Amino acid sequence: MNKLKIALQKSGRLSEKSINILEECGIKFPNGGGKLIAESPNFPIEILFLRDDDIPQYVEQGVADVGILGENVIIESRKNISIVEKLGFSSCRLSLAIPKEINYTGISFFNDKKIATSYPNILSDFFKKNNINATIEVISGSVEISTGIGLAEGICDIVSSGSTLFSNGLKEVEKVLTSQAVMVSSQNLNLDKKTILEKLLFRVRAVNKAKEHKYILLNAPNGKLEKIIKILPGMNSPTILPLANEGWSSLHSVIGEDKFWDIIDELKEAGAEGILVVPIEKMIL
Ligand code: PRT
Ligand code: ZN
Repeated sequence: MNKLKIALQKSGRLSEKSINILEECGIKFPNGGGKLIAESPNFPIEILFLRDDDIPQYVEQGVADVGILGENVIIESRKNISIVEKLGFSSCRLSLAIPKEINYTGISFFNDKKIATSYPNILSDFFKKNNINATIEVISGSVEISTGIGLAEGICDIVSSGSTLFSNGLKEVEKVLTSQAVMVSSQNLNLDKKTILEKLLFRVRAVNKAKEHKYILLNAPNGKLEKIIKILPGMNSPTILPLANEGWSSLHSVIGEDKFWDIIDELKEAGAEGILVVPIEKMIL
């Protein structure tokens, strides 16, 4: 049987999380040794460790079948590959920034300005869409220092916390793109490889769904159950079990991580007691 070749970033911000997600999917592979190729002993997959910028081309050419990398790199590459799953980690944005003492007058500020970036394709599309006529200065790293050394009047770079911009005396003025790690696939997978990818995606979705939810257990007097159930947007109707203490029940359900604290407050007000919240490891719907 064919193996699915998956390209991961060799070393960088995505490496550890990419490996973690495969491990959470129960896929083992030998670690260490600085190897560039690793085979899993328990899943038909082969891992290629590459620089993230090379992954789009390798996937387009079919050297790798799938890959994990940031959307920013995929869009910049303009390669013909498909995003098959958003993975929810390494979120960031690509933004335009200018020296903080300069007055920003809106996007037309960038007309006739020189902007340094490692993302010339994305930036030129953005300027075209907004009818801006600017010069793009392509540099491959340390973009944040470009204005300080007189190379450019603004920059377009990846921002996460914003502290790099801040410490270089810059302010973020326009968001060009938001990005997160995604799984990409070649357009021409054979049937065997498609089947393996489906199996992998099934596991990845179960792992990520679980991260977005919590299992909640609580006790309540029977008279208050109806009100409490209305607060809980569970997957199905909640499980209700009688407690040894007459007139009381234990209620189990699943809630979304994003609504978690609001729901807890409402539950307490509605009379819930002994609330336990537990992480879910896998969630298969
Ligand atoms: O060696 P290789 O080419 O494989 O790696 P790389 O150096 O090109 O990429 P790497 O490992 O730095 O980043 C990989 C991916 O992580 C990026 O393509 C993004 O999709 C994503 N990501 C998430 C980030 C950041 N957050 C991030 N903060 N990539 C880069 N940064 C840098 C940014 O360039 C800037 O210098 O961090 C600085 C800004 O961070 P804050 O927190 O100070 O705003
Ligand atoms: Zn890179």
